[in-house]
Formats: sequence, C-alpha cells, structure tokens
Amino acid sequence: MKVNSRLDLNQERYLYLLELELTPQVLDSFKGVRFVMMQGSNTRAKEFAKKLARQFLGINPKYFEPKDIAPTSRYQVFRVGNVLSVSHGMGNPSIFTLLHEITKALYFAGSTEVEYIRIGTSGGIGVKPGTVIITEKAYTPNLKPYIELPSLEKNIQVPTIFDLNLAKKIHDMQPRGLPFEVLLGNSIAADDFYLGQGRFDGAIAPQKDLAFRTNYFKEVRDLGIRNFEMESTAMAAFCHEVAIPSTMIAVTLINRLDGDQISSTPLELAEFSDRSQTVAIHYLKNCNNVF
Ligand code: R2B
Ligand code: URA
Repeated sequence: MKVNSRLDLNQERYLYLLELELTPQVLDSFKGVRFVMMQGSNTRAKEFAKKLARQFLGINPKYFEPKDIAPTSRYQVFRVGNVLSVSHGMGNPSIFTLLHEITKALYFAGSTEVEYIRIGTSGGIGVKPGTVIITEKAYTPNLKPYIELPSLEKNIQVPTIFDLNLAKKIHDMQPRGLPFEVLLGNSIAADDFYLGQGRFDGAIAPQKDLAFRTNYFKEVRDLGIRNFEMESTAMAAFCHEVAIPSTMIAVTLINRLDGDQISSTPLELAEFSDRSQTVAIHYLKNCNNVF
C-alpha cells in the first residue's frame, strides 16, 4: 500500500462517511487485516461474515451475529479473523468513498499488506447466466481501460487494470467439478444500470437501435469483456493509485445477448449470488494468513 504522504501530517482521525473516530480502540479492530472483501449490500456483507465464521471457525451461523464496526447506516464493516467483510453501496462514487476511508483506517492501523476483492453480481455478455467472472481489466462503457480522476482544473487518466496475478491465483484455486463455470475476463463498469449498460427497458428512450447494440456487444466481446456492473473502474483505478492488489469476482445474472430483463426467480438469484462468495471462500481457504 502506498498512500498520500500528507496523511501523516494531519492529526485528524475522523472518517466522515463511516462516522468513525480512529481512536486506539477503533484502530485495534483494523490491526492485522489482510483481506477486504466488498459487496454491494449490507445483507450480503453480513452473510459473508457468517460464512467465514462457519468455514474457518466452525461457528454455527444460527448463534453468531457479526458486529458492525462502523456506526453509519451507509456502509457496514464486519471482521472475521484477518478478513473485513464490507458493504460498498451501488456505483463508482459510493465505492470510491468507501475505499478512501477503509484504506485510511487500515493505514493508520498499520495494516498495509492487504488485498481488496469485490464480490458481486453482474450482467453477462455472451456467457451462460450463473457463470462467475474474475476480472482482469475494467473498461468504461465507451471502452477505455482508464478513468479520469479529478485533479482540480484538469483530470488525470488512471489505468483500470486489476492485479492479474491475483485474478489468476483466485481462478487457479477453484476446485474441479464446480456446478458452474469460473472464467477470467474483462468487465465494463457503467454509472447507470439502464442506459449505461445499453438497456432498452429504462425510463429514458435509448438513442441507438438493436443493430447498433449488437455491433457494440461484438466489439465488447472482442476485447475479452464478459460482463457489465457498476463499480470495477473506480475500484481498479483506486487500487492502482494506492498500490493495493485487487480484483473482482462477479456472477452473471443474465446473458445480455438474450435481453435486458432479469427474469430468474429470487431463489435462483440468491443461489447465483452465493456462487461469487463460494469462489472467494475457495480462494481464502488456500491462503495462510486468513486467521
Ligand atoms: C451489480 O449489481 C448492482 C446493480 O444491480 C451494482 O452494484 C452492480 O455493480
Ligand atoms: N448488475 C448489473 O450491474 N447489471 C446487470 O445486468 C445485473 C447485475
């Protein structure tokens, strides 16, 4: 991790959006952390913490209620062993802010050897629904492998490439015979679930027709892009800037070549979501610094 050196000059230790004052006691909860696993929803972040407790400590989830470290209702932060299970909300701005504050907390706690992994859902592009994609490179919807970060009067371009070794390691650590495919691929992060992901079923009428979109999807596939979601460019750019190895594990809920509407039942969707968590747990089981 390589953060802003000005942080050391500043005595302020308040994380505004997490509503956390970094007292010695709070910093203790961030000491020794090696993995930060992030998911959109509070519920999924908590479920993942329960799964970790069951897998690694044999604790029956019926009798274990993970404690949220952050008082805010915007994000939740749970800790099991050396893993933080955190919710990031929806979209690049939401995850960006979380990334700043979690990274500051870890830095001040001395936990500078960390990996960040987003565990999520996505819309597949030419893959069977239920397939899990581990992202190597994140793209913008206009197919740029970088985003523009604000720097006062002029933006700076920051690459949105994840840690390829980490992505491959997670892929290699999956057991044979899983009932779903796990693929390495690239992803697009859009700022909007509808127009931003080329959907025709949003409230704003799209400017492009089906023929244009079909051609766009072909171009996208040629770049190795396999899914749409909404946070990977911010995450990849942030982690590039602070030198934290990171990637994303995201199950596909739909094949966008077949349509726009997600029509799986709630039960099927929950089972699909579980797959991303399963892939993450297979990885953590092969790491020797989880506890
Ligand atoms: C995937 O799913 C959410 C939208 O449904 C969004 O947070 C994302 O990236
Ligand atoms: N999440 C997205 O961002 N897009 C989809 O199509 C499905 C889940």
